[in-house]
Amino acid sequence: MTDPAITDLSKDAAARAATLLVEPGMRLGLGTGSTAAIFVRRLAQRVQDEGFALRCAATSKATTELATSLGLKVEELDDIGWLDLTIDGADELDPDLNLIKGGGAAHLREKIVATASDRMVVIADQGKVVEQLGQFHLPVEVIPFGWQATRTLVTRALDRLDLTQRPVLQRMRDGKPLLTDEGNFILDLALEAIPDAYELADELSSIAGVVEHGLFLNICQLAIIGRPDGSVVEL
Ligand code: ABF
Repeated sequence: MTDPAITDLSKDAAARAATLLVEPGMRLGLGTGSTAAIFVRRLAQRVQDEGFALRCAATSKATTELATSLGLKVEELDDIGWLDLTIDGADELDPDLNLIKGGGAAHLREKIVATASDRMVVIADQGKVVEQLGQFHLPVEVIPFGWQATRTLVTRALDRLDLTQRPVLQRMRDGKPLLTDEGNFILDLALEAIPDAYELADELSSIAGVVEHGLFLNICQLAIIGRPDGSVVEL
């Protein structure tokens, strides 16, 4: 390991394996979060070593800054148009490769980038793999205007689906409501288990103030799970 910024062996194993999916000239989506950041570092090393060209679109301002600082060329998604491959992390993934994302408050751009890609690959450590989604809170990005009414509608939807009665919390940072890169708020849904992710996704998407929820259903084609010994398994 030559990069002192990389300290997690499981995440690094997954990130290294993912760099091998990248081919010269690809149009590539770059995810957000600590695992995706390691991927960006490993990718930048590979590009520097092998000297090939890539076109990259990033899923957050943080990833744009990191990638640019490492010499990768980051463009607007609309300037690239469509992507060959997106590599991103996840908060949870189940055996069908359905995901919860958004712990990093970037799931709106992440979903746009992932669905504008021919292929989306998740990189993660074993701790992210679950039998059923829902132990990790489900992030929902909402428009600030009328957000409390939106929260009421979200709570009613959860009631209809017989999901948890725990309060839907607005995500805070430094004592203030967290603002996403798009200037929206995040509501975190503490659900414990999501028996039917498709039903919940439909309910949430039908609420006017909801911009995007963190359920990524039928979007990911491959997951690379890293282990501390440097090996990986593919799901
Ligand atoms: C992003 O980063 C998010 O969608 C997800 O919330 C998070 C995973 O972060 P990490 O890799 O740091 O666990 O991919």
